[in-house]
Amino acid sequence: MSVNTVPASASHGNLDEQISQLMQCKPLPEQEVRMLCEKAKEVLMEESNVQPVKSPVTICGDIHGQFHDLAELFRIGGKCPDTNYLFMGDYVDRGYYSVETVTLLVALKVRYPQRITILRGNHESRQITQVYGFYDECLRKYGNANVWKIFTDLFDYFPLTALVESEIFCLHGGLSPSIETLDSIRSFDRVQEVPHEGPMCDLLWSDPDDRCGWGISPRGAGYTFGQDISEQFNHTNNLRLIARAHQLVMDGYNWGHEQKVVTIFSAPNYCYRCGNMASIMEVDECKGQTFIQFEPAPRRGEPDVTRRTPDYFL
Ligand SMILES: [Mn+2]
Repeated sequence: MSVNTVPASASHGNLDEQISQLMQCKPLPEQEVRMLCEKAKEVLMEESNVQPVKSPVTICGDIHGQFHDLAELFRIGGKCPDTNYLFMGDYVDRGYYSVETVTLLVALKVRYPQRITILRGNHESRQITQVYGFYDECLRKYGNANVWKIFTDLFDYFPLTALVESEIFCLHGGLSPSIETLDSIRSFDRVQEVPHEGPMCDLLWSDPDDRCGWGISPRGAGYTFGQDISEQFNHTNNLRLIARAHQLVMDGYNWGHEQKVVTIFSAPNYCYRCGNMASIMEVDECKGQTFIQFEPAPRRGEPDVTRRTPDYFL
C-alpha cells in the first residue's frame, strides 16, 4: 500500500497526538519539532505575502509565550478547527512557554492549513528572540539551540499580512512610507530575517499615532503613521479597516483613526504583571465584528515576577 492510500485519519494520527500533547503544555522532542517544521515550511511557502482569508474568522493579537492564556483564548473563542483563526504575530518571547505556544500554533497550521493563518510578528526574528527569551527557553528545555534554529528558520516563511474578505487588512505592526498598494507587498521576497529598515521591517514594527503624517518611531524601527495616512491607504486599496497588534492596550482592543485602525492584544496581564485585559475580534459571515475580552487563565506555577522592575515593552 502506498502512502497515498493511507486514510486521512491514520495519516493525521500522529499529528493529532502531538496536538493533544501540546495542549497539555508538553513540548515535543527535537526530532518531532524538526519534522513538523519541515511540513510547515511546505504549507507556508505556498501562502502569499498578503494571504487571503475568508470570514467567519477570529482575529488575535500578541500571545508572547503565555501558553495558558492561549488555551483560555481557545476555550473562549472556540477550538481550531471549529473556529477559524488569524493570529497576527508575536507568539514567542516574554512569557515562559514560547516553545509550547509556537509549536502548538505551527502544529495546528500543518493539521488545518485552511482554518488557521499565522502571520509574522517582529519577535519572529533571530535577533529579537536572542534578547527577549525564546533562545534561552530553547536552551533550557532542549539543552541546545537546535529547536531555536529550526523555528527561526521557519519564521522566514510566515506571511507578512492577510486580507479578510478583501476589506480588513491584517498585520502585526503597521504601514510604511515605502508602500502604497497591497500589490507592492505581494511582490516582496519575504523569505529572510526581518531587516532593520525598509518596507518589510515597517509592516512588523510601525504604530498608529494621533499626529498626522509619518513620524519617527520611539522603538527605533518602523514609523508612526497618522489618520491621514490610514485613510489614504484604505482608500487606495478599497479597505474598510486595518487590524493590527504589537501594542499593549489595557482593554485588549483599541480603536484608532476614527475606526480606520484597530489594535488587538491577546496576552492578558502581559508579562504576568501589566493588569490588562486581552481580546480577540470575531468577524462573522456578514463581516460584522465583535470583540471578546478575556482575563488571565489561573496561574499554574509561573515564577512570581510581579516585583521585577519593568523594562520597556516592545
Ligand atoms: Mn510586536
